[in-house]
Amino acid sequence: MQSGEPLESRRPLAASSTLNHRTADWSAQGPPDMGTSSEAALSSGYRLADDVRRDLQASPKRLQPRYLYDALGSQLFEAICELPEYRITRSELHLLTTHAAAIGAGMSSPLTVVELGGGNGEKLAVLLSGLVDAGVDLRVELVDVSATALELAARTLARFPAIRVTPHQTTYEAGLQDIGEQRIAEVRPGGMLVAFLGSNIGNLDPSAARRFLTMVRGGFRSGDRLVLGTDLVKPESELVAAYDDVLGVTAAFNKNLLVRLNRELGANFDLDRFAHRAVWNAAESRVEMHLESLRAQTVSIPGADCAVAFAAGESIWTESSYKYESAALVALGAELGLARHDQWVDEDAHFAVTAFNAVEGLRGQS
Ligand code: AVJ
Repeated sequence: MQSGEPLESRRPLAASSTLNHRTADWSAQGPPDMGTSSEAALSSGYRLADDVRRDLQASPKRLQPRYLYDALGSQLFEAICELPEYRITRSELHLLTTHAAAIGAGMSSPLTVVELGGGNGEKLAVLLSGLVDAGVDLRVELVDVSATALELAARTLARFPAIRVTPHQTTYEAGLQDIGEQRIAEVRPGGMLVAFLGSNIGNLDPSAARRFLTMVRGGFRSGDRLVLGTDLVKPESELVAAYDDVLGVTAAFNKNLLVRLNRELGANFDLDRFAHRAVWNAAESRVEMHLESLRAQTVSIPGADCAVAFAAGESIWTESSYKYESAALVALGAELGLARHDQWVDEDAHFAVTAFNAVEGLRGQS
């Protein structure tokens, strides 16, 4: 949402009560904290406090979406994926199941499949089984800063005993670089298919999305491919419903951020004095989540060494989910050296899976 936002976005982590999701900084300061796990508690506490102090004193007030994913937040995200109003996960699984062979079509074997920040590995598994059925010889590289996510994904992929799976616990950029170097060192033949799914690109603002695509393109050889899952612009009522569901699960997901600050920083947010808001910002093509203060109030946050005054109606901006037009996505890729291989659109849910080929001789620009 803002400049300086982490490039890697949040993602679901299924069924983990201990760790949550991962993020990594574009500035590649190394793997950041993983939230509330005990292993990361000390260093992440300082990081959280600094971020909270800075971002709640900024104007407008905001909090980074990465902090939504503590243990409960990760579980709530899993619940969001089951909501009738939130169609991204089901739609993408359906497209991947139906078009797996086409997604890998024409790529040279053996195929190195790289998933960036894939969470529990379920979507990758769907893609892989389609490729296995199509007779493709595969190996898999998983890139994630979260050890827990890598373990979960490795467990999911154990159902493919013939596929060698290599985890890379690092940032997207460093992971792609390692994999590129290994391909050279091993003189590994075949193509590389990079998967970035779940509309996680939606959490990147347009300039960060460009930097991300340029970075991926920079690690490609001619013939390599990117498969991108992207939620599309659709009627406002559907967009808002997906982020403000009737059961209130997304509201709980958003307000859990305040629960987290109360627990981890000793803050005294009164949850009844804040309301979840989901707003479609058409000019920016994004759904914004906010926590709106229902009255004038001051909240103290001892762990971040500050007190924050809210006016009635003032909000904390907690997340942006950018929505794309399918054609604009293809145009963006083309501009950055990624030519449309194919695109599959779920016209009902308005979700796209797009496969891009690295264009020979054209490098992404920065
Ligand atoms: C996991 C970032 C893709 O933006 O749709 C779901 C997170 N936030 N409901 C999204 C989310 C509120 C989700 N992403």
